[in-house]
Amino acid sequence: MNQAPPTLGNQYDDDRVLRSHLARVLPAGVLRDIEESLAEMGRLAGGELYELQLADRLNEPKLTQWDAWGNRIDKIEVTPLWRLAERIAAEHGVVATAYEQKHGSLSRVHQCALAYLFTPSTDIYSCPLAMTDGAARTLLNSGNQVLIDRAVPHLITRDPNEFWTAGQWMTELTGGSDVGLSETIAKAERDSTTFRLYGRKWFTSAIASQIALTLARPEGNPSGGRGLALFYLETRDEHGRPRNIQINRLKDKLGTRKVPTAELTLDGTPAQLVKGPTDGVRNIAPLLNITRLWNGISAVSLMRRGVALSSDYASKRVAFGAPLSEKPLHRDTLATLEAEAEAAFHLAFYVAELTGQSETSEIPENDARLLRILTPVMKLTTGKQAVMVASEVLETFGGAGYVEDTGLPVLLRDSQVLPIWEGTTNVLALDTLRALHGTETGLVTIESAVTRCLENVRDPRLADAARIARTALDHAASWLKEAERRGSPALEAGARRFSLTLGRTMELVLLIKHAQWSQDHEDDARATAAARRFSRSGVDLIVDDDF
Ligand code: MFK
Repeated sequence: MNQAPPTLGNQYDDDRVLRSHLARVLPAGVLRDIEESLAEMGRLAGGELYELQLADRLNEPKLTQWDAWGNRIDKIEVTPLWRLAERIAAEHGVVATAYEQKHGSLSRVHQCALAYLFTPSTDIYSCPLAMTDGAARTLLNSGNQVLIDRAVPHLITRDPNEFWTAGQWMTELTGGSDVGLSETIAKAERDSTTFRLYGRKWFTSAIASQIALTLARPEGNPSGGRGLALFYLETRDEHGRPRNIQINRLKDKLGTRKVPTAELTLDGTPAQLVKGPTDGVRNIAPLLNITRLWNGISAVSLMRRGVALSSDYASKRVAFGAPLSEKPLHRDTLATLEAEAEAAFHLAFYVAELTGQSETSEIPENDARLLRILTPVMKLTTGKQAVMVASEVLETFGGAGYVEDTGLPVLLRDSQVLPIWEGTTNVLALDTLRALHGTETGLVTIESAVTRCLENVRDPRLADAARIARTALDHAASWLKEAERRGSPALEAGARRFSLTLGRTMELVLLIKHAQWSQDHEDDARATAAARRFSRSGVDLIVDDDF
């Protein structure tokens, strides 16, 4: 007996959660206007991109360091799917949509919906796109008109021939998460507007990009993050030769194997200051926040892909006399994964909505604060969920989920990067405390967001879930107060449990809010069932005896 493989349909048409969310947050005219672009991306993602992804499974990027005549060339060849993904990303505006601002702040939601559909079928090509988006935002925020004019049009174009991607070269041997320890030195040229960079970058993703934003310490600057400066550089000259950059090797990674991630030596690489000779960490923060948003969107998109494949397979695979989809325990397992993915979806897209508002200066101060807090909270919460969901999805396939040429194991390997890069769970938990602490009203901001989500919820079936969310938040508030009273070690030790509780609470209330709307406007109780289930899946993770 042969088993039927899982198949995918149009990934937009088939996605109740995405469609229902967009129907709530977008005015009808905006949704009408963008729906064709989403349906087209959904068709590609469920069709030719997915087929090529399966066929292209064994290809990996190649580094050629020398040509036949002894010249150092450090050429990177990416996979066929990556080449196609670059063209499709440009033509479909997977970055550009956010900057064209056709629908004001809601353009960010449109763009994230495109990225969400595009990501699971394109072998983490979302990595260079995330950094490209982050670089465009950072350059625009910097006010450096020369660099804006030079680079931004390439980063946000829809013309594949003009499209550039950007790298984000931060990690060094000494300074992984602790970027302030970076050792790369910047020496000023005579004209003092150009610098030359000397140092080693240890983990640089998507090295095939045309430009990079990187951190280096101008000679004479003090140690730490404030002594670093943010630099812009172009990776290759007009002949395609690296500009005093040696690519030492590509990393041999657990997952994201299609992403060419390199160790580099910068040996006099020309670079320009983006915004002043100090405060590099602060100045690169807009890039971090955009890539963290992409990380969350990628997390929910990979969860969605796993659940879509598993649900399809469950309707085909017959075991013990019936399709898996008719087995109560299998259905229960799938429903739990769906609820997890659905809750995560609402938080990631809420952060997208707030990000869009912050980019069009429509954002009230309270929401700007909320965005600063929720960005790390969302990134760390969804990253953990993606790994858990991918692992469970593989298990729902039995042994097939463990076999490479089903195309399934890569889901787990690729998801595992999401809690690691762009700030680990612990680093982002500490960032959450920093974001809350910097504003006296930090937790009040979250409390008022929770209240807003729950204010129109009337269905008694949602009452228990709302109570669980409120109780979790009260617990988080009392824990924070006590931890602050006890001081730094207690606060730090509990930071992960605290941040995950905030993340899961926000996910729950956003899901409850949506569930009420979906009942009222779509006569659909599926989100209500998901909210009830999610509320019983561990929202409050705080333990009091960690003091
Ligand atoms: C698929 C989708 C995603 C794909 C992207 C994949 C690409 C992967 C490439 C990478 O992984 S690149 C490496 C990414 N590395 C990190 O994300 C570093 C993680 N570490 C941190 O985030 C640390 O918290 C941090 C480096 C920021 C700590 O450094 P410091 O020197 O101790 O910074 P400090 O003093 O806390 O902050 C300096 C300033 O920046 C402060 O402002 P002020 O100067 O005004 O006081 C901070 O408030 C501000 N800041 C820091 N993080 C911020 C921020 N502001 C806004 N947003 C933030 N997130």
